[in-house]
Amino acid sequence: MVFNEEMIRDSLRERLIGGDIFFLETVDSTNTYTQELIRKGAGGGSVIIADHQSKGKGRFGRSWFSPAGTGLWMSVILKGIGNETSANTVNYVCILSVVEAINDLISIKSEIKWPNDILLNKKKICGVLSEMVSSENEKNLVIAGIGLNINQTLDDFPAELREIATSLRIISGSEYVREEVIIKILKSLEKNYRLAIDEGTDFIFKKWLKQCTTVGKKVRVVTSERHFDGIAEAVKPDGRLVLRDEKNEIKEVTPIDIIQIIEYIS
Ligand code: BTX
Repeated sequence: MVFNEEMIRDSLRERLIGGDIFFLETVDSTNTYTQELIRKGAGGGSVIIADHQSKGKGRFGRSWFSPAGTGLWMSVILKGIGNETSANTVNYVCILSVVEAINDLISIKSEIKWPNDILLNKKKICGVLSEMVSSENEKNLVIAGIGLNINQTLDDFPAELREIATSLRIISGSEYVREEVIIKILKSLEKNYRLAIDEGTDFIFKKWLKQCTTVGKKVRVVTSERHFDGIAEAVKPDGRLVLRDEKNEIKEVTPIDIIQIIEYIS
């Protein structure tokens, strides 16, 4: 047993999220595995945690480096909140929950880089991949995939990630008990998911926006066809970034169009 499974299960009893937890030693991708579980009947609130992923997925077919023994590679099945924007809301809930959990664990404040990155000291510590799925029983399910670097040292990352990635251990110099980090994140997720249901999407969006440091920055937004330079003026509740370009014209870009966003220090 890689994780202390009882410790995690005991902390999450009687909760909406974590009633059913699947622990895996290795898997291609927890998100892909979860799709199969949903096909077999797994429902909202189930959590899938792997020690290692051989084909961890990022956005646009990119890969997510997920070595054994060091990080958190987890998917959570959540019932969508609302209708067409349900994946968006769940996405906000997840990112916000990880940010709040990290801020509880470390003295340096983490920030959200639109649309989905969580940064510490300007480097990526966490990525979230939310995918909508439906099963025979439930139509509106979201698989929220969370990848968080916890105990990696700089040497544990391949050369191409050393400049852009970080971990809790690299920043603080101390090792973390992964189970404690997992429990903290799942409790935070439960709190914010319930808030989203009770208070509505807009409430969660505003909480998310407070932590998003892209707004106000000079940015380059790269889509598959072109790039735009400008000032990030706002993010709309549906996730679109409002950009004032160099000709003073307003452009809106959706997270789906974004391949890369570069933030300049102005
Ligand atoms: P993304 O497409 O925004 O980020 C992927 C990019 O991030 C890669 O191209 C690489 O440059 C960089 N990268 C790869 N691995 C790491 C890492 N460990 N730390 C920092 N930077 C990295 C972000 O996609 C969404 C990632 C979600 C990962 C979770 S893990 C559990 C779940 N299962 C699964 O297959 N994916 C999700």
